[in-house]
Amino acid sequence: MRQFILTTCLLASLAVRQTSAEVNRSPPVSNAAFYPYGPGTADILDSPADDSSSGEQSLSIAFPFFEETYNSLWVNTNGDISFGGSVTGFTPIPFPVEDNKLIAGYFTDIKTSYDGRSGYIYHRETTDATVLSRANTDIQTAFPAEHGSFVAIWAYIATWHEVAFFGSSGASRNLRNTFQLVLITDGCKSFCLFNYDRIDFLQGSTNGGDSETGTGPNPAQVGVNGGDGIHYTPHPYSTSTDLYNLPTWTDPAVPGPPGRWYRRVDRKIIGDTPQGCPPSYEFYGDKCVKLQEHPLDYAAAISKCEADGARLFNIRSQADNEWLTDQLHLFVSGKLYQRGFWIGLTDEDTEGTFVWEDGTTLCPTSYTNWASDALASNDGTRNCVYISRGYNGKWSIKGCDDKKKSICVTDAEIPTCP
Ligand SMILES: [Ca+2]
Ligand SMILES: [Ca+2]
Repeated sequence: MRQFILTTCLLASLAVRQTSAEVNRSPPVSNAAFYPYGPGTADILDSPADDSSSGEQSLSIAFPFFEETYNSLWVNTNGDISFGGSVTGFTPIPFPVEDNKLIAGYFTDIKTSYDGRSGYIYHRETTDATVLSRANTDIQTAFPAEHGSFVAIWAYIATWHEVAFFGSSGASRNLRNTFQLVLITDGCKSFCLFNYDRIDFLQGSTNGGDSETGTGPNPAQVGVNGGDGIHYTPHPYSTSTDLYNLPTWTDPAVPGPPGRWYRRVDRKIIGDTPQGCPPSYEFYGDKCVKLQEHPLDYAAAISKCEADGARLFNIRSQADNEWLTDQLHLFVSGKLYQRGFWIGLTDEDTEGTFVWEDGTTLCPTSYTNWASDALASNDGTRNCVYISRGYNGKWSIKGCDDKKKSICVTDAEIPTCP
């Protein structure tokens, strides 16, 4: 019987595996983000399935996840890797979810057993020198300051190749998604690469989905769920129609190929816990944030953050803007949000030249999200920039003496691995 909630099964699945030679398949994608998979590799190919898993996969190197280490993992049909048990539910209940410790590459109702087979789920652990060398380059390039000397000792590559969605039929059976999770560790720190090549559907036909279009009110979840009901990290596009853009998305803050997202996963990355954030701050993503509800002028808002060792939230990317806009939704309700929040950008010193609070200048190529009339009405009396959720996260300019809410932010510090 199909389950209607996300559940963990502690028993290993008895899924029977086929070797690579047993079925015909389209070739692996040619995509710079993807690690080698499928025919020609040592990949396990899971049997066609719905709401099932690979069964428990023993690991030769323990994988650090969420401040614990795991000697096994499960690769699940519905687009995720889990620890401590399989996850066979098909409803992407919004994170944070208790009991399920998982990394969701594209968690929705996937089915690979239509017409004998409708998609391929491959996976393997590896200590192959070529793979590890590539992993080193990827992590070192992505995080040169923090992890520039990272040395991988192990990786796990799981690929959902051209998988179909549950409830698809006829033409919609041709809507296929191809994505890959790559787990990498040096034995202490660990990372996951999320790679996307093709996203044709947003969700399965369960949870209100449309069996003809693969769309619906509950698009797939992408991200990391710690499993304590508190800590999680969603991709900025998770549960939105932006999921279609995953194959071309690049993280503006992290160098890497299009279609890839990086997350460090050994630490407690999010949530409301005493360590890691200053008092009265909450975890959001790998940041600590605090809403300053009391409206303050621009200088006072900055001073208030600085008193906590924090700064105004600066927006450097579309992902930042989307993240912040979402947070405003969580923080405030009713009409309060329409008053706007200072974002730490001003042209107070030189009219028309905008500078972030940390001293960096807004360049012509920098990400911006100006309201259509913002720059045209900019003058010497309007020098400080705010974002308003009531205006879809657009930026506007006001006098710096105006009083607005603000959000202080600081990086979370969680001592686990260096
Ligand atoms: Ca399914
Ligand atoms: Ca101005």
